Amino acid sequence: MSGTVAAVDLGATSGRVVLGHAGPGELRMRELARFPNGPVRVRGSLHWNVLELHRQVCAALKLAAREADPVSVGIDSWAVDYALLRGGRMLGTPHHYRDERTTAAVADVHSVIGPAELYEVNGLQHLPFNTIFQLAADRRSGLLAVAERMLLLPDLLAYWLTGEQVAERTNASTTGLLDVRTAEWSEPLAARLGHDRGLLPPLVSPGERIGALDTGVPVTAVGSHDTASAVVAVPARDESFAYISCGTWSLVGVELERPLLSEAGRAANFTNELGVDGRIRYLHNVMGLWLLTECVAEWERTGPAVDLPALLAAAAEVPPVAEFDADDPRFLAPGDMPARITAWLTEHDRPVPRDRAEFTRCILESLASAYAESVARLEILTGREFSAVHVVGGGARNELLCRLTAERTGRPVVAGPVEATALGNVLVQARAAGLLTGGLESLRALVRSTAEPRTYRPGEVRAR
Ligand code: LFR
Repeated sequence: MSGTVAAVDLGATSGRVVLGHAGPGELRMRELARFPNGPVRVRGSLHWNVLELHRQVCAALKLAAREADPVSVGIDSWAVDYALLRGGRMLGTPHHYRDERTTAAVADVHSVIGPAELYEVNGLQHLPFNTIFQLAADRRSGLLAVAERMLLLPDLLAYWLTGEQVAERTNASTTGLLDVRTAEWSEPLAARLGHDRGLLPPLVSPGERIGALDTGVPVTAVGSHDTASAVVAVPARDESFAYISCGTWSLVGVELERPLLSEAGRAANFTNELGVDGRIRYLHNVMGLWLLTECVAEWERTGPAVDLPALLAAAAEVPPVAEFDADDPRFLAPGDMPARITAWLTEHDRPVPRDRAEFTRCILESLASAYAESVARLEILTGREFSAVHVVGGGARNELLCRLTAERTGRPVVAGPVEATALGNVLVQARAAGLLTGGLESLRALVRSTAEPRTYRPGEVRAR
């Protein structure tokens, strides 16, 4: 039996709704709708336009119903961000995780529970925008005092579509309030931080039914954290693989059966996020293609539209310029990225790119180095050896980046699928609907047999 599901996949720069057709030995995807997304700055604060996202999703789902009669709908997006609700209504407009309001709030949390103790409970790398710190900022502003409920963004959209309020586990694990060992909310932690019990909704796992649309079509929980969905669709052959889920962010990691809560891992800022089927995504956030898209945004503010393929081709022709630390937190906020990169290089007495091709080259070299460092750290921290590094997401089509990554890591890079997140969303729904069976390994085997990943070997002078 085969059938069709609709996957809503919201990224930080664009959202898409795809139809996925799946059955034994079958997996195809067709994009139905794509729409832009991005931060909206209002009097110095950064927000998401969630009503516009909801409007776009509703329009695409209507189209989906007309074209293919999907048996299920699933929603994923970036992590950590949320809406606060009272009486079922949204309070204010959700903040963007790049908003700087958490800078002061981090200390509020750490004054109650120190970083090491926090890691013992939630296993998360320190990112200033983790939900736990954003909630502390909302406590400062007074908003949290009137809130009854927090819904992460994919859960907010699911609520608007079905009337059901839940928290999907993979995304809930990025809040900082989930106990990574039990995969349940840490009630002691929430209580210490002064959160009411009702703030955190009941948890559901990927594959569970959340509710139904007005038309009766079920909304199914998927790995609603985009990275969780992307890792489902890594076409790995064996269980010991490293991956880079490469889009706005580059998530460099490995899949584990159990959390790894070592002090060395905490010091290196490695995170334990929950994956689909109870797996752990042990990974580190590298700044990612955000560095390039913010440069392009800056160039486009002052000039004509940038031709990205031409820019990447030019970057492949220029010699390497210099490298900077792609992990430096100064690159997190939106703003003039070329100026920040120049400042970093100047402070470190390194040559500065002279044109856009050199900037692009400099960014990609810096990213590849950061990936190699994370892969090397992963081998030490996990005691595993990786025979290949899988690159999935938009970065898989960036030949220069894949080639540099193969060179720097000294491992073959298996690139693709580009739409891993949407595919992972489709796969989990299809399995829940009974169109597919088996564990993650058999879902990955299906991806392997239907996608055509491309391999870049270290030592290849140029991409083929
Ligand atoms: C990737 C991602 C990362 C998360 C960051 C912020 O899109 O979901 O996994 O750390 O965005 O939510």
